[in-house]
Amino acid sequence: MNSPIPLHPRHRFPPDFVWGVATSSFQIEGAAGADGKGESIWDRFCRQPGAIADGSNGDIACDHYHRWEADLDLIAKLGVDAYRFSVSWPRVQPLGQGAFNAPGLDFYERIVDGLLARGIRPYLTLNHWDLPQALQDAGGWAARDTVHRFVDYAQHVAARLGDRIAAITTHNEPWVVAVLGHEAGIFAPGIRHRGTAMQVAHHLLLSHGLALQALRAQGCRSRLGIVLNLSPIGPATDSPEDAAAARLEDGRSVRWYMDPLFKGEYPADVWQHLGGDVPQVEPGDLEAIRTTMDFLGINYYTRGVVSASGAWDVHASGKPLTDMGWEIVPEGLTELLQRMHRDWTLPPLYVMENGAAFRDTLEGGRVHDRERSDYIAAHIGAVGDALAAGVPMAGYMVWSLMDNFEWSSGYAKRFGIVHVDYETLARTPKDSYLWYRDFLQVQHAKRAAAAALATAR
Ligand code: IFM
Repeated sequence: MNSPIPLHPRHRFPPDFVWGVATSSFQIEGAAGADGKGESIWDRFCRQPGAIADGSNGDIACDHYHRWEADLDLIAKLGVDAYRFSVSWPRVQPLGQGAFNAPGLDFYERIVDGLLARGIRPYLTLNHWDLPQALQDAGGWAARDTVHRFVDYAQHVAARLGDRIAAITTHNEPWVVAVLGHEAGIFAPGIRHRGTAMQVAHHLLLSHGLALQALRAQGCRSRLGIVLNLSPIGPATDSPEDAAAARLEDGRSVRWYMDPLFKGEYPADVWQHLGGDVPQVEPGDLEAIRTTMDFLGINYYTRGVVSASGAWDVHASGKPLTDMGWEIVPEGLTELLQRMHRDWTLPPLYVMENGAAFRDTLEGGRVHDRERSDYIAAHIGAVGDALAAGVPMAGYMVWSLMDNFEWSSGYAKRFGIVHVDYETLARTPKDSYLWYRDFLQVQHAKRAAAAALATAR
């Protein structure tokens, strides 16, 4: 029998620290053609033979579009302060420009009001990858016009919902959209061209900055920011070749996003490395990208290890792996957060996603996913260590509320703290859900005790 995971970490979290859980539209909603929704690039990509490991798609997913009320009840029973979800752009604006789709906007209004009625703060992401296919047909993120289409979409969503949204994230993980979608071609839209990928990254960043300016100009009071997927990147050996390769990878995956957002410049070493593949940057772009943010979100799952000679063997370190084949390295999160605090001047930071896929089995109505609870507890501890070291941490969110469509891996990889039976679509809270719920109860009790003490003084 494993010893119980402590519910009282040695760390102290401030009373206003935001505890949450996250999902995204394409991964859970289903209802792919319902109520006027347009086609997204992921709807199209899933139809390409071989694109998705299990040949699946997002047509039904978790059917959250129809089961949202019961899902919000599950979130409420968990006891989180916040729920992070994304809006499907083609559900609310089928062609990505022109007419908006009233039933799509009504759906997100029901989610937002349903959350508020349950005492949960909505954290809304505008782009978690499901670009309208019609915009892809016109050039997608590689076309500068898409930047302006995104700003219009952002303004429309904020005008309708912004008065009730705690925080708006423009983009989730621009590196993934740019590099996995346009250089490696393993994510939608499946393009393999480095120059295109770098132009896409630039347009994502530019649309982020311009959207922030437009939302503030229209009086949006939600906190505004972006979410990056970041890892500490280190060399596989002490060799100068590995050190140089790791530095370049850090440049491409971390500094390429952090430097323009917080310093208004692209890193010179990466720019030089890219040669003819650098993006077209127009006067004023970098000033727009550097627009002040209210928060920065970070998604952390594992570290990066780089070898100049080719792929590094993930088994080499002997560290435990998740079902994605990712090393479990909680201390890497503390290292990353401290490095960010050191190298850039940052707004409050959230871990907006953290979690793990494991091979869960549902037996007798239970999923004993002790590894997942251990993973989450260790990473919460890593955030506590960063806080203790002076990093301005504002929140932590588990990825994900429920098992869902894990992109090119299909449904085989389960990240949820709630199990989804894809035959019946039944939801079953896993042991990790129960652990997080109990952990949050302790945090809420500590908060209440601190508030009572403050009143008594
Ligand atoms: O499922 C994804 C999510 O959509 C974005 N961040 C990483 C998760 C796990 O791969």
